[in-house]
This record gives sequence, structure tokens and C-alpha cells, in this order.
Amino acid sequence: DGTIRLADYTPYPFTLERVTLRVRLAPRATRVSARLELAPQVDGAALVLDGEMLHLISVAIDGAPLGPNDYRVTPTGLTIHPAALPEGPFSLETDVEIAPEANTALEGLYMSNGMYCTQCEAEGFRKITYYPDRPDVMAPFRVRIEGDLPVLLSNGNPVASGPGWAEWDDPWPKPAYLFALVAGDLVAHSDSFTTQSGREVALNIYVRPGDEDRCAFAMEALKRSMRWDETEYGREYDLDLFNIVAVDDFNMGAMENKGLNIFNSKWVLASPETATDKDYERIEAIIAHEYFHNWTGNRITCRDWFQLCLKEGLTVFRDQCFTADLRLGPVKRIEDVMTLRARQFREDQGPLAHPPRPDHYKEINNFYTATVYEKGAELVGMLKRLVGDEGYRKALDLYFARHDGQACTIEDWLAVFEEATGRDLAQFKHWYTDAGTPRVTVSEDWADGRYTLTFEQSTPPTPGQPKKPPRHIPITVGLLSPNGEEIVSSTVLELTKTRESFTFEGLGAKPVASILRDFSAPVVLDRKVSTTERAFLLTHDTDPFNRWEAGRMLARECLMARATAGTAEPGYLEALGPVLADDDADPAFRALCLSLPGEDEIAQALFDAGQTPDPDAIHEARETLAKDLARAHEDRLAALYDAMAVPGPYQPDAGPAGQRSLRLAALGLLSRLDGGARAEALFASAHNMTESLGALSSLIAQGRAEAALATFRARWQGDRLVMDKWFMTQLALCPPETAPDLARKLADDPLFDWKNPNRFRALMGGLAANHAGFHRRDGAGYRFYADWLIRLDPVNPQTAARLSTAFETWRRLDPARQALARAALERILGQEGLSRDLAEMTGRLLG
Ligand code: B3K
Ligand code: ZN
Repeated sequence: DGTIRLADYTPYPFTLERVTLRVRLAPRATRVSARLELAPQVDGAALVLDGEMLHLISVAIDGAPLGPNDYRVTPTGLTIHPAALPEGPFSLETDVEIAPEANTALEGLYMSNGMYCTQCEAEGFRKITYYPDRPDVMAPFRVRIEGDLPVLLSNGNPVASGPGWAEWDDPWPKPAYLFALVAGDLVAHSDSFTTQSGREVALNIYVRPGDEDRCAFAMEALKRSMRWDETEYGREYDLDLFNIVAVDDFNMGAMENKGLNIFNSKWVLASPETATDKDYERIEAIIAHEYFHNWTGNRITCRDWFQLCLKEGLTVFRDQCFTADLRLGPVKRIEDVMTLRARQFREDQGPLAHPPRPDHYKEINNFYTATVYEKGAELVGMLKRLVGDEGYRKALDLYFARHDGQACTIEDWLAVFEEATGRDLAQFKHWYTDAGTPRVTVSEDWADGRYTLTFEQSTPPTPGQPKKPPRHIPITVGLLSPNGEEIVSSTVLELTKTRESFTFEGLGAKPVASILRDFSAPVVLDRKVSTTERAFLLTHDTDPFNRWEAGRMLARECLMARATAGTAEPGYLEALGPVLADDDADPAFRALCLSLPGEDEIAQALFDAGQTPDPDAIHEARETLAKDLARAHEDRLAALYDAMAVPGPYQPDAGPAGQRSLRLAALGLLSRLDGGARAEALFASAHNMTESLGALSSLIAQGRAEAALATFRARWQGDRLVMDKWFMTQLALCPPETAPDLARKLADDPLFDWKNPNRFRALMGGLAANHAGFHRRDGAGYRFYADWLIRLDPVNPQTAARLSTAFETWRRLDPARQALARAALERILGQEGLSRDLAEMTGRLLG
């Protein structure tokens, strides 16, 4: 049935010594001539090459054209019979024709606004030429591009060029998924970087004319990334040139092609007027992420796609540490955990759950998930906690020394930790191979100066994995005295059994435990804690993560009670008082303490507690709690709103950004009391996108944004990136009962260019983010969404499949909603000619 299995892995029976490409560009008929220098490793093996949507013109071996009986062409590839192959090394020459202009899937070679660009990960290179398109086949590339365009780029170093042609040479053996080619009328924002060993690297960010004044921030972020990888990991850049290109039509965020990163323009271009503080922070992180891949991904790559988290988990972990170092570490950690819970926990708890290293798939593009990326990063963080900073550095040094130039596995990765530190990671490996989020319950015992914590762990079943062995879980714990002093500082307890106790001796009074500090493991901690104790931790915990978490849990319990007509404990509103008044606490931290858990999180929490979540009741509970919060602290919030105004010209740094985030959090709450007066004033006076969009968001949530939305549209209709925000924000934040109708109206807007992935994601993502709107009782949200997935699928299956995850929570709802969601999914699955991408996703969603 098209399932690909890890257990079936076999090495490629040929080595590939060298690749030479000649690409003659034309929108409807690009000619790709490829010469592959191959050497057989297994006697009598056929040469099997991948290839899709290629028109084969000729095929030759060592210069001699093959006859029709020497090979076979299928819709997925080209096979050369063993009898037609020499015994020793040989060269294969193929000529194919492709049509980049007709490529709407944005995988392989395609066109965006008149420029040519490529996306090859995971399996796009096979849409460019016949090739062993698998990551364990690595080779140096030489590329000649011919085309009547001013800028012609490929990987590596430039060799020679003339009018209408350019030649590139990439000396580092690489898998085909890292190949890139760009051609267009582009301008460069240039700079340079001197590496730690004194080599000069030319840096360019290529954009469309007119965008060059929005590249400065990304360039600075690139230089910071290059320096950080040298100081923190000892990794130096390895070519004379590093190029980044921004494109408007791109299926994901960015791509780490060797020496030629290609970015969604959303994650490069920034100016104070058009990008928010969050955008700046993301741009910095994504630039870093793609740059860091040069070592973790490119120099050391994956043996097969099952090992994807080897490069992605590690590289996400590296970019998270980079941001934590450059900005506010504790705030970054809280944000990362919020993302993990919102995306990965949700995935782990539904029909799409899979291990960070899956063992089967149908379409690999469906596995670029929060589990592979964000959970993958958590696993690296846990390893680091278990072996300590020094052990981690030793393990990584060994990894780079031993595996440079190789295509590796999770086993290779764990082995360097075991060898460098002497630890046994056999049990830890379950984190990679098993799906699901462990639940850890804790109980405490206090007698005669002895304080005992007893942990129990279990992991709920996931698709295909009914029973789970216990995991090796690092749990960081600290103990506070009743007057708030830290009496036992952070210690890592290692849980390895189903049930395990740890005792602290010689304590004068019963302590207050702070458990799972810094979110030391991606688990659900299930612990009965009184409101008083949570309030105590929210005020006194020395661990910023757990301080925030105490408030978060209070808010969550309060919302759960309100959404089920239970009795809410009154403590939450009061407990926030000291944090709001704590002017020593960072504004960004206080802003996070003010943000309520999202509706999706509450729905999941209710489901976990054995209830059927009602999206409308959850929305209502959250709205009323926000209003009560505003009332309870109105004076303080008003004072913060004024005090947090940032004077002077806009700076995207963490300091002023944190002040703005606290100011906007206060505004969101105050708008529930002042009828939107402050938000209207701010919207009228704002000079940067952060405040402008923040004010607009508050107005939308209050249903008072009609005029502001029109003003915003009139001002920004010529700017694609800003208009994406306009589509997204109004849908995500509008009153839920209006969301499906608004979505329909916006889909008719002439600016809804649905073939552009950013615009499509803005609209669909906006609707999906409106929890009660997407799940509207009458199923209108589901129907609208399904209609559009069906429409996009034949054009761009990858993006359609990715967005289908909006349905991943359908089984936790009431029977009526379930029936409507199921009908929508079955309608998708019933489409004739449905892509493998969307078919696999809907099949898994239906379970
Ligand atoms: N490696 C790419 C993602 C490719 C996605 C292919 N469907 C970006 C990144 O993780 O850096
Ligand atoms: Zn990545």
C-alpha cells in the first residue's frame, strides 16, 4: 500500500563520485543534462534512479546511447538493466526536459514571480533529473546554469560566469535534497564575515528590487549565528560564500541548501513598519536555524528520512539556545514550552501521534512535524541535562569528529553520548522510538524531617503502540522553605521505573516542592496542588519557568471549572497581584503571566480529565475570566499600559520588545473595560507594526475593528506580508460565531491569492486558530475548510496535507461535532485523484 519502512533499509548498491549538471532555463521547457559518475558496490545490481514528471530525451553510459531494451522508464523512475552496465566505474548521462512554470506544487524547480527557484527536501530533486534521491547518497556537484537573467545561483563557490551563464562548484559531498538553484532579477544586500581562523566569507541576501532595505536585520542575525556556532560549538563556516534568497511562494519557512539558503520572504524581510517584535525574533531564529544546519544536517546528514529528527531536533535545540543566549533565556524557555504544548502535545494526544523517529510512512513530507522538530529538540535538551554541560560538549565534539561527511542514524547519535560520558542510554532511546507524552503523577510525604516525593509514570497508548515501557525521565526539583527561601537548589532526579521515590533528609519544616523546573522533560505533570501553594510558587519560586507555570495552572484550573459550570476557586485573580506589582520581574515575563491558556489547551485538559469539551463554553469562560482579570487589576494594568510605552525610534531588541508585549497584554485586558478607547488611540498613533497589529487585535476581539480593518487594508494592500496578517488576525480573533462566514467573505476578496502558500495559510490558519469558530456547532467551519483543502490538493498537495492537521482533535468533541468533522474528512478522502500527501493524512485522521 505504498508504506515505506525503516526495517527495509538497504544501502545504495552504487557510490556516486561526482555530479555534473547543465541546466538551460526556460519557463515551459527547461533542459537538464546530468552526468553521474558511479561505481558499482554490489555485483549484478540494476541501477535504479528516482524521477518524477520528467520528460526523458536521452540516456547514455560512458558516452554510448542506450537502446530501448537497456532501460525502463516508469512514472517514478528510470531503471537500467544490469546487463547494460559496465563492471567497473562508469558515467551515466541523461537529458530531460521539465516545465518549471507548470510546477504549482512548489517542489523541485518552480517559478515564483518570474524567478526560478528550487525546493528539494525531502524528495524534490527527482523532479529535476533522474537520480538516487536519498540522503545517504552524497556527492560533490558542479553546476552550469544558462538563462537570460541577471542573477544565476547554485550551491558552493562561483567558478566562472559570463552573460547568460554561470558555473558553480560545491566541493562538499552532499545529498540531493540540499541542491539549490536560483535565477532571477534580484538585488543583493551584501556584507562579509571573518571566521575564527581568519577566513573572509562573502555574505549576500538576494531579494526582489524594492525589498533591499528590509534585509539589514536578517544580515545581522546571520553574523550573530556564525559567531555563536564558533564560540558555542567550535563550528566554522566552510565555503567562501554564503547566500540567502527570499522567495514569496514557499511551502514552509526556509531551507538549508548548502551555501544557498532559500527563505520564505516572510522570514527574511523586516522593517519596523511591517514586521512585529515576534517576527523579528522568528527571523533571527530561522536564520540561525538554517545556518546551524550547515554542520548539523549538511556536513553530517541523515542516513534515511526516518532519522529526520537527528538533524531537525538537534538544530531546533541549537537555535533555541541561541535565542535564549541573545535574548531572555527564561522567557524563551516559557515560549518554547507553550509552543511544544500547543503543537506537539496536541499531536501526541491525537490520531497523528508518532515517535520522533517514526518507523514507517507513506509520504515523508507529512513527517516534518512538531514531534520531529520540537519534541526532537526536547530530547537533545534532556540528554544535555543527564550528562551535564561538559559531557554534552564532549559528546558533540565526538559527533563532529567521528561523523563529518557521513549520513547517520539516531543510534550513531546516542553512541557518541554513551562513549563520551560512559552513560547507558538504552532506556533513554525509548524517547526516540515510542510515541506519546508520559504522564507523571507525584505525591509527597513528610515525617520526622524527611520529605519524600513519589513519582509514578505511564504513557497512554498511541496508534500502533498500545503498551509503553517506562522512560528515563530527568526531573529537576528544588525545595523552598515556607517563607520562600530556597533550601534545596535545583537537582536532577532520574526517573527510570514505573514508580519511584526520592527522599530529602534533615529538613526543619515541611518544604514546598518546585517540580519539573525549567520543564526538564516533555511530560504532563499531574499533581494535586492547593491554590495557596500555587500562589506561593507564583510569588516565590526561584525558577522562572515554574513561577510562570504556577500561574498557568491556576488559570487553567479556573478555566476548566468555569467551562464546565464547576466552581472556580477564587485564588487565581488574587495570586496574579504580586507578579503584576513586581517591577523587578522582566516585563516580557510579566506579559507571559498575564496571557491566559488558549481554548485548545483547555479543551485538551478537559478531555484528559474525562470530560467532553464544549468549545462555546470554553470560549465564554475565557472571555469572562479575561474580563474579571481586567476588573480585578484595572488600576495596575492602566498604570502598566502607560509606564510600558517605549519612547524613541523602534528597536527590535528583547528589552523594548518585552515592554511592548506587557503593554499590549495590558491593552488586551483593558479593552474589555474601556470599550476599545485605548486601542483606537494606539491604532491611530502607532508607528510600528507591533503596536499597530496589537491595537488592531484588541479591536477585533471587541468586535469594534471595522474601521480599523479598512484603514489597515487601504494602507497595506500592496504589501503581501502585511496583508497576510490582515487575513489571519481578523479570522483568528473575531467572535467565533462569525468566523466561518467571515472566512467565506475573505476567500472572495480579490487579494485572496489562494495559490500563494502564505496567503492560503493566513486564511485557513486564521480560521483554525479560532477554536470555537472552526468547531462551530453547525459544522460550517469544517465544511469551508474541507472545501478548500480539496481545491488546493491538486495544486499544492504538501500545503494542503499540512493544513489538514486542523482536524487532529476532532475525536475529543461531542458526537454531533464528531459526525460533522468525520463527514468533512470522509468527503476529502473520497475525492478522486487525491494526493498521496492528503490521502495519508486524512486516512490517519480518520484512524
Ligand atoms: N529542512 C527544511 C524543511 C524541509 C521541509 C520539506 N517538506 C527546513 C528546516 O527544517 O530547516
Ligand atoms: Zn531544520
